[in-house]
Amino acid sequence: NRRREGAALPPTVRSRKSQVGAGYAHKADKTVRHIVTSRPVVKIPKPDQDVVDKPKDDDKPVLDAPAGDMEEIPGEMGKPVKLPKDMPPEMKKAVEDGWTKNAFNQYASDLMSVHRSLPDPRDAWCKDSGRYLTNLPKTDVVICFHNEAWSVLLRTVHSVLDRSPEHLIGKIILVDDFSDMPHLKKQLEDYFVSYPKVQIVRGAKREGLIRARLLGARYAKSQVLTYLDSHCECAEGWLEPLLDRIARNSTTVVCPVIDVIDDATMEFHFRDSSGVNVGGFDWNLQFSWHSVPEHEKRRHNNSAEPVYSPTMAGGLFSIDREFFELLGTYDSGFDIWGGENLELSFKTWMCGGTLEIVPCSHVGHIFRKRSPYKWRQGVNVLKKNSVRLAEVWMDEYSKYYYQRIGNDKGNFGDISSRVKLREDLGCKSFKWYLDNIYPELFIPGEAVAQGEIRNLGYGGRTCLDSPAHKRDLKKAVGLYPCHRQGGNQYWLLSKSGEIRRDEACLDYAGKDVMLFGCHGSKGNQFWSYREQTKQLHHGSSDKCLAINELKNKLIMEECNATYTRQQWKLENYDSS
Ligand code: LR7
Ligand code: MN
Repeated sequence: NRRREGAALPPTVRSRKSQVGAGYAHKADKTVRHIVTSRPVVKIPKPDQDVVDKPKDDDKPVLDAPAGDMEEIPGEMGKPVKLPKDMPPEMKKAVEDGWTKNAFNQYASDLMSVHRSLPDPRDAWCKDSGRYLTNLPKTDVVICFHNEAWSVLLRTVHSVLDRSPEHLIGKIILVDDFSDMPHLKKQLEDYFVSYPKVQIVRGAKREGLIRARLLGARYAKSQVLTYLDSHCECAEGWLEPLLDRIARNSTTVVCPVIDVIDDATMEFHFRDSSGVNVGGFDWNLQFSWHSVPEHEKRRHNNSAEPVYSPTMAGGLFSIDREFFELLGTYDSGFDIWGGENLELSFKTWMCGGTLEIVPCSHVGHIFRKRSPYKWRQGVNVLKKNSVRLAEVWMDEYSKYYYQRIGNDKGNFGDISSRVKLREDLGCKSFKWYLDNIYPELFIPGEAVAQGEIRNLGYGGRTCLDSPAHKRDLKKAVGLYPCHRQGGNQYWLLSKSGEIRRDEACLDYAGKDVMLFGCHGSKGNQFWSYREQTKQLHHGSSDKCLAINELKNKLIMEECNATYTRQQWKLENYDSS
């Protein structure tokens, strides 16, 4: 429903308090009104146009609000926005529309100030005097968006301006990746007229976030480049600890701790440094979070110190601009969304840099459960990106990803220039990366069997079939006709007797055969394959895995080698 998009704000949020939130220029920002250069391609206001052209009834700054009224503004101090239980129909509809367009509660965001306050998230350690170099480099901040909500985008930009030392920000480059929402056109340009640091760059067609980031980088001039998603909030002191690491070593790539901004209430959930996670990935080339491994903990005296991370989530990081260019920035053959975070992570480590998460630096991000915008039709964009990634960077380990996609690489385009880049840079092998940077990762090649697990009873066409993400744990393992495409039918039998995919293991505790997080201590997750009789024997129960006659349920029963329903064929089985 586009009915409302022409208006500056939905009529429902034009109450006095929300005018405060959604669109006035902040007093403090007036101090940053200088340096306006003319820039090609970019539609920005003329340098002489120094007049604040605020939307009509929006110019009552929050700071002028009568004392005592402050805490009534929703969302302040990162608190959740509470909507009434029984909403009038019009409001209910506005809330639903906001969800449909954005996959988060835009209505709640519109009620908050675009300058909302947040608690200071930092450990005392971060605030010790002399913690950071005094002469830090400047950064440009690139924020790409495709159809972002007005209040959310503005809050992202203001959180940078409001919570960064003025002299450390060069420009904020907003890259519009061919949005069609009207508020992102002239209204956005008008809004930022009085903010000389803010530059709006527009792509001529939909590029996807990777090429949009590359477009933004072309306008950057500062030593450091910082990327943010368009639905973030930078917390107090977020920038200095990032720049400090780069100032000390320009090959260090740094990420803030990414705090969760609740998609429904906009509540800002801080993660303290004891809960810091690092990035990893699985063999489906999906990014995943992990607690800091022991070998990394041992390198530190304080949990607020920067930690090595095998990968980055992708959207929020700072990098020395020259180093980024040396690494060949991103593969511009990557489309729309996905994989670019692993590409940059792998080559950072393999080509002489380090990747860190900096617990003193906090930036919130609205995590959503679905992607609200259009991807490409007829192409599996994520797969294409991932195959390019695997071909260029993963050497002989790429086969484990291909097994997961049924060995169908599809058309992934020309990668010769990326292969050459890697050669020219003389980067280390993927094996080096796995051995030294991500030793925790389970390597499928070390398994005794890899691929489908096929039951030989009742026609012999039934396979173990289940998704195995974190959210699928504690659910019964399913069965489905074998399809030979990897995916939910790809399993490993590890040397230590686990039947697993990524971090999920087949587990039997007397009821259903379920998936559980692998614990590595055998017990309910201990299976042995009896080559002669083809049975899968379960250690702690002494039973055998079988299927029912309807071929829709796994059962555990007394072992009997004459029952074909207890017989299994494991793909690529090799016990040697
Ligand atoms: O076609 C597009 N053009 C764009 O400009 C699609 C998206 N975008 C913009 C979009 O408006 C947003 O600002 O690109 C940014 C990222 O898109 P999201 O917010 O839909 O992505 P995400 O947050 O779900 O996904 C994460 O993984 C992506 C993989 O390509 C990117 O690296 C995102 O930046 C990344 N986000 C984060 O790292 C934040 C933490 C999430 C986690 C884990
Ligand atoms: Mn995002």
